[in-house]
Amino acid sequence: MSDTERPRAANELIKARSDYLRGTIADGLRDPLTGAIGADDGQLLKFHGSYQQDDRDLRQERLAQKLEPLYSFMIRLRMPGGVCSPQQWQVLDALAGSHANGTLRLTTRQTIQYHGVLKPKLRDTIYQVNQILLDTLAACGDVNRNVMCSVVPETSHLHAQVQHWATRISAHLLPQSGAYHEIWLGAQRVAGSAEQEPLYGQHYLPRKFKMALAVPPRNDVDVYANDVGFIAIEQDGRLAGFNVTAGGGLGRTHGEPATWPRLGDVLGFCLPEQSLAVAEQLLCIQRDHGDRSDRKHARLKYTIEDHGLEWLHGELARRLGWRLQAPRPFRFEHSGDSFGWVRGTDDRWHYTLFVENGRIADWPDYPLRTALREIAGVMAGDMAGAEDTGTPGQWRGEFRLTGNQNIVLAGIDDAARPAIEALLARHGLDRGERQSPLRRASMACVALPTCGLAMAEAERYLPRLASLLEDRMRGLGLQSQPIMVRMTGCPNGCARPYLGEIGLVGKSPGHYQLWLGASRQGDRLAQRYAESLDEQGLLDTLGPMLERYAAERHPDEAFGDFVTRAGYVDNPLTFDI
Ligand code: SRM
Ligand code: SF4
Repeated sequence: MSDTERPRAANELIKARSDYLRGTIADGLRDPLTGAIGADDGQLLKFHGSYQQDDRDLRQERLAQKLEPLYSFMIRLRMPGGVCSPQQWQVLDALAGSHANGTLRLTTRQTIQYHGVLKPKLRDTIYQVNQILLDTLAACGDVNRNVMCSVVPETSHLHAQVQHWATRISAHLLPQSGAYHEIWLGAQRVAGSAEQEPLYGQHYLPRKFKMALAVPPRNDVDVYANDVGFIAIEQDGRLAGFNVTAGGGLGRTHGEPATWPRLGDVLGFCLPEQSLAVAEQLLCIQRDHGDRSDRKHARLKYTIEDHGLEWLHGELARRLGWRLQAPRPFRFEHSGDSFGWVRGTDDRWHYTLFVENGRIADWPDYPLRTALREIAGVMAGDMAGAEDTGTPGQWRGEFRLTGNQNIVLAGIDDAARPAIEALLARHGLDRGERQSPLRRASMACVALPTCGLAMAEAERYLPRLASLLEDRMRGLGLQSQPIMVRMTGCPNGCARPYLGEIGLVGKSPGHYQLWLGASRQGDRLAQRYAESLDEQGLLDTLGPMLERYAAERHPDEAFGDFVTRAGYVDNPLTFDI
């Protein structure tokens, strides 16, 4: 059966019937009899940046009590490049306490999620976020998602230029429907106006669509994991343009070999001001040619596999009316974050703070949320101790969330640094004992209890496994090795486990697939090594590899490279541009 004959996926009908993303969401929010909204509205709500969830820890208990599941909502913000001001942070922090579960969750795509927002507070949370000039529009759904941008504190002059394009691409590709403003912000629909969605049309995209901008030598956004990537090329201290990539995506399904992780291909070079057109046309190619019958086959990576890279080149040139130039040379050195203070080329200070698995909370022995609130106060210039650094409200830096679930306190001037250092020290954030190199290089997705797709723990379990691995590594003299462990509760790949030196992919409660051998530059995928291992199985499997790594590694050889060279997995080297 051809593409056009195959029945369309159910979501296609939901989108088409939704009156441009309105559905009956507004009515569902008003229904006091249930903490949930209707199933079709749940699909549409994603385009507004929210997911309906339930507390899976309590599912059985509530079922036994004949209660409906404890429904709540996850809200994801749109923050291109992960940037927000300290004043915005103060409000976001307050909302976590008043409207959500008391935590902020930094994501692997440089934004913030709230968990545990109950239906009566959903509208006000989104309203408050918009009041501080942030929003949640298109943070989820079949549209272009949050656009990532390398945080690059050390080359801050380039950051400003590349961040500019990340913000513009994000704005350029936003849905135009008035639904968001009507439902959450109280806007009135103009009577008789015909809704226009010029870019997306009423069916939007076949599936989610992701873009990232990377600034070599850093690949902290894992640019090749995105549907579309822009790799900044610097010339004489200025942004000369971007190498464009296409066709990355990591999601797969256990037992379905027709789904697989794929890294993007480098297509060619474009000038900075051409990036909007390139981003738009690649998105339109997927809009017009993506598979709308099978959502597991509906990402750009499969469209490219089905039609071929040459076809993509031709189609892009035809739509643009010009061809990309030949790609320019570049080199990635690492894909994670570097921590601590660094002075940027703008002569300002930037501090990268490790946040374990992105969860910002006040832990009993680690008041992270409070500390960041107080730091935001210093940066916003409204706290005692900051009076000699400028007038209240003066700009002295910004929060930059990284693609690895950490935070950069960016653009701090000389005068403000001591006050921030004092707060880091007072709250114990500058101490290394919770922060081995392995832990800092690792990340886990949210998984249980909120993620409806989780098959195993991730965020709540990785800290324990990291401690066990740290013990082993200490005994082998490997404690300074930043081995990148990435864990997810299912094969969807939200913490990019297929780009981990050790990738752990939830299979069933307490059991993980083991993937090995990705590069530290984010340009080589890991390969599946073992199908389903429990904790002891993981330690028994990884232990001997670590022993050999300790004894046989070359100077500076990364673990992912070692297991490949040693033949545990067989990976071709890629991207020698
Ligand atoms: Fe993801 C679905 C969390 C980054 C691939 N992802 C989900 C949902 C919404 C579960 C659901 O559909 O019901 C998760 C919500 C959990 C919760 O309780 O909060 C979820 N994904 C996350 C986050 C929060 C993980 C984290 O711990 O930080 C990340 C939010 C990013 C953001 O701010 O926008 C997140 N997800 C990713 C990434 C990494 C990336 O984009 O760099 C991937 C792999 C890259 C890719 O897209 O190919 C990813 N998430 C998926 C998929 C598989 C998509 C596919 O093509 O097969 C799903 C499932 C789906 O879409 O059906 C998914
Ligand atoms: Fe949920 Fe799976 Fe994504 Fe983890 S990888 S957040 S378990 S969908």
